[in-house]
Amino acid sequence: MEELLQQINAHRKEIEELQISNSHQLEEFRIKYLGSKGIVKNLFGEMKAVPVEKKKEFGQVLNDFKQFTETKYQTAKELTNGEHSVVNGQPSMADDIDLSLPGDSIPVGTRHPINLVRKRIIDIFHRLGFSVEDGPEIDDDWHNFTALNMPENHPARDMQDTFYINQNPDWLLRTHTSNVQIREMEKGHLPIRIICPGRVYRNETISARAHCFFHQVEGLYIDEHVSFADLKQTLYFFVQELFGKEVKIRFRPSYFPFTEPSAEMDISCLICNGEGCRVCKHTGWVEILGCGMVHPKVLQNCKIDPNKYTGFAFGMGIERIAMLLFQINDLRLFSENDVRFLRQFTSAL
Ligand code: 2NL
Repeated sequence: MEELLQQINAHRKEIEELQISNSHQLEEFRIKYLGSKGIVKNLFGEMKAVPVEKKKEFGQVLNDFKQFTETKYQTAKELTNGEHSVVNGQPSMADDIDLSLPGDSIPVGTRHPINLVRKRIIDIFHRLGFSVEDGPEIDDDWHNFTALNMPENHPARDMQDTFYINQNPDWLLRTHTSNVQIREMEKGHLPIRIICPGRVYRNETISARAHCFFHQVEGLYIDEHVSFADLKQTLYFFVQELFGKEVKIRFRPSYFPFTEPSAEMDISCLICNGEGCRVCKHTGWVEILGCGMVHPKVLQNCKIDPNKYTGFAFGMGIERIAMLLFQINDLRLFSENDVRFLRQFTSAL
C-alpha cells in the first residue's frame, strides 16, 4: 500500500513537470497513462492486493490520480488542438494551423511625456534653423564648470550638489547640457545655432519637486551682431508655438556666471490665464526658463573673439514644461514607469 502511494506520487510529479507541445506527445501521454494497458488501468488492477480496511482510502487516492491525469490530457489536447495529423508518416502540428486567422495583436506603447515634450521643443527650434547636438553625460570639470566661468568656490561645484566619479576627481556627471555647447564652440565653426537636449544630474534629495536626474534643453546662438532683442523674439516665438498665440512673456533680471546680462523668463499662467491660481502661486506668472547673453569670458575660453561675436543662450527643464502642459504635480511620476501614468500620453506628436 505504502509503496503504491509512493508510486502514484512519483507519477503525479512526472505528469506535473511534463510539457506536451504537439499531438504526437499528446498521444504518447494518452497511451502511457490512460490506455488499456496504461498506468492508471494497472494501478486499478492493484486494488485486489490492498487490504479491505484500506480499500476505501486507496480507491479515493486512485480516483483523484485518474482525474488529475485526465485533466492534464484534456488541457493539453485543447492547447495542441487535439488533431492527430500526419506528415511524412509522423504525427505533426503543421496543418493544425489556420493561416487565415487574424494574428495576435501586438500592444502599441505610448511616447514618454518627456520625449513628447522634447520632440515638440526640438521641432519648434528646428523651424528657426537650430540643429540638435548631443555630448557626454560624464564629462570633465573644464567642460561642465571652468569653461562656463564658474569660479573654484561656486556652490554648484560642491560634493553635496554634484556627483563626482571616484576613479578621477576631475570627472563628474554633467549638471547641465552646457558641456555640449562648450564642445561645439571649441570646434570653432561659426556661426552656431544649436539646441542640446539631454539628461543631467544633481545630488538632490528626491521629492515631488526634485530628483537626482532630470532632462534639460539648452540653446545657443552665436554670430556677429546677435542681440538681446534676438533672444527675446526667439523665445517669444518658441513659447507661442508651444503654449498658444495668446501667451504673454516677461523677463526678470537674474544671475548666471556664464551669461551677462542674465534673465529668467516667465509666461502668463496657462491654468488661470493670469487671474491667479495655485500653479502660479497667485502671481499670474510661471517661470519657464533661464537665459542671457553669453559671457565674453566664456567665448574667450572657447577661443572665440568676443569683440567680433556675440550670442545668447538659454536653458529649461523638460520635466517642468511637461508638468505645466499636462498638469502633472509630482516629478517622481516621470521615472516610476507606472503604466497607469504612461498610458495617458497617447498623442501622435
Ligand atoms: C536654467 C538656466 C541657462 C545657459 C543656461 C549657457 C550655455 C553656454 C553659455 C552660456 Cl555654453 N549659457 N546656458 C544660459 C542661461 C541659462 O539655464 O534655468 N536651466 C534649467
